[in-house]
Amino acid sequence: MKTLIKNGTVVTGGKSFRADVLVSGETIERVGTDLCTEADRVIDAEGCYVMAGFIDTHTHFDLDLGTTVTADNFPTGTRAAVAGGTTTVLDFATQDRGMTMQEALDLWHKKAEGSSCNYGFHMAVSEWNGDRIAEIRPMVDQGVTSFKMYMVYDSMRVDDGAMYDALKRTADLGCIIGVHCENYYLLQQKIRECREAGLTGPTAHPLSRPDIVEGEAVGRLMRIAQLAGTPAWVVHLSTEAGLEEARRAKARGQEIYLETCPQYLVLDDSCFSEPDGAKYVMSPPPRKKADQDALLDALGKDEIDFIGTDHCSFTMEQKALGKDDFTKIPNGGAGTQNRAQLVHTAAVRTGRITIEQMAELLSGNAAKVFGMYPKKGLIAEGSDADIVIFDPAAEETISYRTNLHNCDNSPYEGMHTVGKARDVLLNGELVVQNGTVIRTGTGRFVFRGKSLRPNR
Ligand code: DUC
Ligand code: ZN
Ligand code: ZN
Repeated sequence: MKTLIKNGTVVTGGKSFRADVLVSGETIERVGTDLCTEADRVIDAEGCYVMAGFIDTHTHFDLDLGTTVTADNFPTGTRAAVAGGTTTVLDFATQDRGMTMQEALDLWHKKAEGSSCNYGFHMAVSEWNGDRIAEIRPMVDQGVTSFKMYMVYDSMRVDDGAMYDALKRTADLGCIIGVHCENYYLLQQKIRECREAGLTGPTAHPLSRPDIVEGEAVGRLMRIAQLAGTPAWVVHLSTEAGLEEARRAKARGQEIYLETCPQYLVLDDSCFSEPDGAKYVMSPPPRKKADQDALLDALGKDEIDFIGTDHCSFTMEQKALGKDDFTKIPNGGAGTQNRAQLVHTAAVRTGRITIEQMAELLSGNAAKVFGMYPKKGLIAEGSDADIVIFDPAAEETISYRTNLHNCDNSPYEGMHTVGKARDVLLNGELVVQNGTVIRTGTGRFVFRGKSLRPNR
């Protein structure tokens, strides 16, 4: 099967140029001007960008929090993801205490059956001891080359020594570790303060996690990584305070990778006063306008490496678990479908970043950092035919009603966006046409290699 994508502007590797793209089977066979060739299917991309399929570096599908399970599983979450132009998600397989990493990985492989986009796994680890250490290499041998550790959440958090040791033991194998950076003890104290002040609703959530709670934790991770002599990845960076700590570490010569999310670019903490404020309860919370501005500025300066969504959806009924106590509101929101349209609207159209930067933030850089490049993250001969045809003029008002997430709310409800994935090729097959998912269940596991460590 050959597909010819004609008349589009290819945006890849930091450049854009007019070219046609010929796909043969699952691979890009040629990129060139005026390719006149026999093809089984011709797609006219006039007026559109032709980009490497987007990579969502951060999803939580089918995650059991103990009190409730996320509204989206892999079949629903990946169908929504691919509708928004994401052809690969990196989900967090989660090793709960008492479980091995291998058990978590086997479980996540089962959960991911029937996915509609490609998928890989980071391994989130909740304990660090000899048994877990012995599992690092087997994970790498099975294509899992990134890990996550949490500084908060009673069921997941590990101590600074564990992070230091994990960083040291994984770096030589080409792995990257991401850390959820918040100061556990400050957070507990701030929660107590909110309770003492009689605050029980969603507005207490951001008050209990002010920017310094993140900033201190990012600074600490930077020092831990400095001591370990390894790279480190800050997941879902949300504050200027955290950004400043990362800048300091980079100025010392450290190799740091930063991820942010659309919610920290387009939402601010005034959202918690809305009647359905619980839907915005995610950690970290949406911040101040000054933080949004600092992050957009950093995107423009190439200081942030990639944008994931932290998609972790819960229905309003699930959110009501915390109606009398904001700490019991399940943390997270739905967003994997909306990432590219939000970034294009909030960052490209406002002139904060270029379309070439968007392509790297949504795909190219993640492919390099997470061991998938140049098969993914690039439009070039020999790369995988995971391709998005992105219409920069397509308008949409986001609503949970039209989103494909299995969720009855959206943090972006009513937002008007400009620019949207029109068609998507996954493994060479057309799976989204004119914004409609036409083929489901063909996603595959992505066996990842060593990180290319582009910031080394
Ligand atoms: N934050 C969320 O909001 N949800 C899932 C995990 C996390 O760290
Ligand atoms: Zn997190
Ligand atoms: Zn997360």
